[in-house]
Amino acid sequence: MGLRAIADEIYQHQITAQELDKITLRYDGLTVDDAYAIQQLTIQKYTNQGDRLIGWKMGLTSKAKQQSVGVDEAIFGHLLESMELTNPEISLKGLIHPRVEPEIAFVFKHRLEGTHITARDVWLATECVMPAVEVIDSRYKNFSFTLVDVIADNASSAKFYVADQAFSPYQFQLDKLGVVMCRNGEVAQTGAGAAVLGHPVRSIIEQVHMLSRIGKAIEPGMVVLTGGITEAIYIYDQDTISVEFEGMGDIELSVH
Ligand code: OOG
Ligand code: MG
Repeated sequence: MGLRAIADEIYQHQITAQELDKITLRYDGLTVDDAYAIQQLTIQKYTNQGDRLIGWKMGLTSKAKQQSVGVDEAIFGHLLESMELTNPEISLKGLIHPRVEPEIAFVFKHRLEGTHITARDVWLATECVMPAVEVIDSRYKNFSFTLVDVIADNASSAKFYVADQAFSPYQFQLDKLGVVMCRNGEVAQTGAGAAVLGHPVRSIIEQVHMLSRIGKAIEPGMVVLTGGITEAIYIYDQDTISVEFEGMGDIELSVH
C-alpha cells in the first residue's frame, strides 16, 4: 500500500471525524520520514480544496505529555486556516474525543530556516508572543498511537485559538510563566513554560531544525504553537475551560 493511499484514508477520517485503527497495526515498516510524507500528502488535500497553511505546531515537547502518550520525542504538524477559532468557542460537532491544552504561540515577522538556529535568531525573527489553547483530537481509537501514527495524523491537530492580546517577546520570562487551567471553575492542570523543552524558545528552534530537514521554513506572518504546557484535558458539552496565563490574562473557552 502506498503512502498516498494511507494519506487518503487518514484524510477521510479527519474530515468525517471517524475513529481509525492505528496505521502501524496494518502497514509494516513505516518510518518517521514516511509518516511526515503522509502528513504532507493529507495537508495537500486540504490546500487543494482552498485551505491555507498559516503556521506550524510542535507537539510532545513536555515530559508529562510524552509520558501520558508513551512517545518520547517531539513532533510537529501543520496549522491550517480552517483550524483556527476566531472566537473562544468550540463546537463538538466534527470532533471525536477532543482535549484542550494551554500553549504559547509565537508570531513571526521574518523567515527562519536552517539547521543551526539559536535563541538569538528566534528573538530577532519574532514579532510577538500570545497565549493560546490548542484542541487536539487524535483520529485513533482511544487516543492511542505510536510516534509514526501520530505524525501521520498531523500530530492530532484539530482546532486552536490564539488570544486577542499580543505581547512583546521581551516582556515575560516564558520559562517562568505560570499557567492554571480550570474546567467549570475547578483547577484541572497547572504548569509553567519551562515544561516546554526547558523554554518555549527551544521549541521554535527545534521546529525550524525539523522543518529544514524537509526543505521548509517558518515564513513571515506565520504562527507557531510551541506545545502543551500541561497535559491535555478532555472537553464535554457545556464545559467552560478557563486558562490563566500569569500576567498575560485569561482565555475562556466555551464548549457546545
Ligand atoms: C499529540 C499532539 C501533542 C502537544 O502540544 O503536545 C500536542 C497528542 O498528544 O495527541 O499537540
Ligand atoms: Mg499542542
